[in-house]
Amino acid sequence: MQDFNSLLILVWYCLRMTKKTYSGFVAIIGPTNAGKSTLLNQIMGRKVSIVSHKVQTTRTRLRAVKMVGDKQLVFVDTPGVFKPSRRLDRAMVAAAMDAVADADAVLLLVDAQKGLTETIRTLAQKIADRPNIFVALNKVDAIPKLELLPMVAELNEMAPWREIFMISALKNDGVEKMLTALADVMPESPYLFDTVDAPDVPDELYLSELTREKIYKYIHQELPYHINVVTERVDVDADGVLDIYQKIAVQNDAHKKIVVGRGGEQLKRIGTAARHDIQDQWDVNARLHLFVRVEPDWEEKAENYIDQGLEFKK
Ligand SMILES: Nc1nc2c(ncn2[C@@H]2O[C@H](COP(=O)(O)OP(=O)(O)OP(=O)(O)O)[C@@H](O)[C@H]2O)c(=O)[nH]1
Ligand SMILES: [Mg+2]
Repeated sequence: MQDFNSLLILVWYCLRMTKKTYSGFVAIIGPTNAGKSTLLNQIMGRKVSIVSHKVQTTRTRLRAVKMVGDKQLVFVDTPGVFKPSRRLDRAMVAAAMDAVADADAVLLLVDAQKGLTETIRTLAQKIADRPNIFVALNKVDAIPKLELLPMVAELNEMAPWREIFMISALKNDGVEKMLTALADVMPESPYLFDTVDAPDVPDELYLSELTREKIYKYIHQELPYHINVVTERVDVDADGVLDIYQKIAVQNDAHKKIVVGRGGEQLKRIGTAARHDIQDQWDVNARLHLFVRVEPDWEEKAENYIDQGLEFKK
């Protein structure tokens, strides 16, 4: 009996060893505001990456692990590609292109409302000779179907896509089918991550991102691009309530005034919305302590890049 049991264990072990696994990286690239983060959130079924109606929302390369059947897809959300001018802009665009270099599949996301812009053409050209390139026309909920056909024809001329998808990241239309096609090209490999269906982002950065999202929501025009949020400390009290201390770095006093608002109203609005979101996303109780500090040169400091997973170039 003992021998039989050992034999069973051995057979089970051999079967496990010979079972093939598939795992790989999928980089989502595209112009800013195309809906890359919205798509990643839809795929994950929750907020992994922050979203706003403004351009240049995502600053970092953010990864999330998704199982499609028994295949593991590691999605990489990237900052949108645009003409970089500042140091931070350059680091953001470089992060997007680095993600392509490491990817097993690349998904170029096109805002169908904006059409095939110069940025799309440049990106298509840059990735044309890579294997496993896909393109998705996003926001199809917002334009007449007839307008899509000429775009598909034109895309076909641009690069040897494996497939062209038409999706609505917002309405979850066509996303499932696209996932299956992406899973089909994942290489045979041991699972790259232990986690299943989870974002791979440090907690502090995630908390900072949720606050930054509210700044994008409540503060208008250009100002949010010049703001940095850093989670400096997280304490847990005896009741399990989180005390989260965050610094909002702004570039000058005028910016500080706007962020704080009359009688501190604006900062309160940002803080309350961020706290609610943190509580919802993590299912915790939290107190959020926000401090606004003037740091004229935060964009020139290496630590503000490294903390966000970006490369700091002199
Ligand atoms: N109608 C419609 N709007 C969408 C869709 N997908 C995204 N959006 C909207 O497009 C805007 C930009 O979405 P994001 O997901 O932040 O875009 P992004 O590509 O990540 O932008 P960056 O991080 O700046 O590069 C938001 O207002 C979204 O709600 C879609 O399928 N349909
Ligand atoms: Mg984004």
